[in-house]
Amino acid sequence: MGYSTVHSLDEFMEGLKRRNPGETEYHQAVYEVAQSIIPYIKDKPEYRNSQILERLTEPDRIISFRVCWQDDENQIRVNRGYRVQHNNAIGPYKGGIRFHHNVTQSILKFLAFEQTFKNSLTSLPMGGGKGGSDFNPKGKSDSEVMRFCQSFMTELSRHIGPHTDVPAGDIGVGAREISYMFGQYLRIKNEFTGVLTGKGLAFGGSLIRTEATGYGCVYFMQDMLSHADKSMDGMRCLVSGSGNVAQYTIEKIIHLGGIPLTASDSSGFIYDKEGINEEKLAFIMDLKNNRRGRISEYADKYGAEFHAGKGPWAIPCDLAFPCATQNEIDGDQGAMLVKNGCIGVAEGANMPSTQDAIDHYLEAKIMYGPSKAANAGGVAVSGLEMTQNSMRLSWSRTELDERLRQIMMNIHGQCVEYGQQDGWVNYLAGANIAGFRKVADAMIAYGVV
Ligand code: NDP
Ligand code: 2IT
Repeated sequence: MGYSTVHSLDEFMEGLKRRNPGETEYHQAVYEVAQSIIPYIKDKPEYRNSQILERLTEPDRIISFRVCWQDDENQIRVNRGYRVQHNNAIGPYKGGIRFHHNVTQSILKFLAFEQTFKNSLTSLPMGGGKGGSDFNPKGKSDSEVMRFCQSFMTELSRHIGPHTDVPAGDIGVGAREISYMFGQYLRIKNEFTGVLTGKGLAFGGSLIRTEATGYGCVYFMQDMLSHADKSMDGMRCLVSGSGNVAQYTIEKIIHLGGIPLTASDSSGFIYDKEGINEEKLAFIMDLKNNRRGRISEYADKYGAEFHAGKGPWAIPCDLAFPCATQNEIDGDQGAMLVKNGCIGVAEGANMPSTQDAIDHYLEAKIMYGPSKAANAGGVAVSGLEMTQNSMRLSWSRTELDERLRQIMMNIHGQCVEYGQQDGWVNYLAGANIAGFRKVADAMIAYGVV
C-alpha cells in the first residue's frame, strides 16, 4: 500500500511489520521516527506523493556473508558478517561496525536507519550504514581477533571504499579491530585511502575521534541545559556502560563540574557516592581498554557499591547518560528516573530507551536528547577524519574540539527549530524532522530512484 493512501501511523507500521517480519528492533526504530514524520508530512503533498517514508524505510541493500577463521586450537569457526547500506542520498554510506554475540540483521537495520538521520543532522555529507557480526570478542586472544578481522575485511573490502561506504567502530570494535581491518584492506587493495575512520594517528586517524561521542553527548546536554537557563555545575549524573562512549562522557561531565555517580558493564553497575573523579576514571580506562576486565573491580578497589545484573536507573539523579546499548532503560526504569527528579536524558548509546521510557520522558516534558542528536559527535568527527584524509593533512586537537562543539550546537539549534512546542522543546520530534528533511529533499530531487 502506498503511503499516499495510508492515513495513520498504525497502518504504516502494519505494512512495515509485514515487510520485515520478526525484526523488532527495526520496527521500534522506525516507529520512533515515523511518530514525528507522519504528522509533519500530513499537509505536505511533495513528501506524501513521493512515497518518501516507504522509500526511506527500505535499505538500499543488505550484504550478508560467511566469515571463517581459525581459533588458537586450530578449530575452524564460522560467523555471519553484514553490512547494511541504508541510504546514500546525501553522501557515501557511513556508520560503525559492531562485534557482539547478539548482533542480528534487525539490530543492524535499526542502527543503519538511525544513522541516516543522525548523519544528516551533522550537516556533513554522509549517508547511513552499519555493519557487524555475531562474533563475540570477549575472551578471545589478540591473534584470534586479528584473524577474525582479516577474514571479515576480506569480504567487506568488495563493498566499501572512500567514496562508497566508510565504516568505523561501535560496540566491540575499537582501535585494535580498526587497525587489523585497515591493515587487511591495504593488503587487498594496495590503496591508502580513508576507507575506515577511527584509525590510529600514525595512519590517517583524527585527533578527538576517540573522545568525540562522549564529549559530544555532554556538549548536547550542556546546550539543552543552557537553553533552559541551567548548567552542569553540581549535577548528579548516572552513566551506564564503561566502554568508549561512557569513558569520555564521564570525563566531560567531570570537566564541566558535574558529578558522575555510576558506570556499568553487562554484569552490573558500580555506584560511587563520592563521585568518579579523574583518578578513578583513569582506573576504569586501564581496566577496560588494557586489561579488558569487569567493572566490579572498581567496587573492590574504591569501596563503591556493586549491583549485579541491572542498570543504575533507580539511583536518584539530576541527569542520565545511557551509554551502553539498546533498550537498556525500560518503561519502569524511565518512570523511575522521572519520579526521582531526573530533568535531562542524553543518549550516548543508540536507542537505549524503549518507547515506553520515551513516553514517560515526553509526558513529564523533561529534556530528552535522543541518540541521533546526542551521540552524533562521534560520526561528526569521523566525517572530519574523512575530510582530513581527502586533503592529506591533519587538524590540531583544539581545532577539532572547536568544530565538534560547533556541530553539536548546530544540531541542538536544528532540534529547537523543528521541535519547539508551546513552551518546551520536543527534541525527539526536532531531531527526527530536521534529519529527515535533508535526506528526503535529496531523494525527491533525484526522481524515482
Ligand atoms: P564499547 O564496546 O566500547 O562499550 C560497550 C559498553 O556497553 C561496555 O561497557 C559493555 O559491557 C556495555 N554493553 C554492551 N552490550 C551490553 C548489553 N547487552 N547489556 C549491558 N551492557 C552492555 O562500545 P561503545 O562505547 O563504542 O558503544 C556504546 C554505545 O554507544 C552503543 O550503543 C553504540 O552503538 C553507541 N555509539 C558508539 C559510538 C562510537 O563512536 N563508538 C558513536 C555513537 C554511538 P560489556 O563489556 O560487559 O559487554
Ligand atoms: O553509532 C555511531 O554513530 C557510530 N558507531 C559511529 C559511526 C562512525 O562512522 O563514526
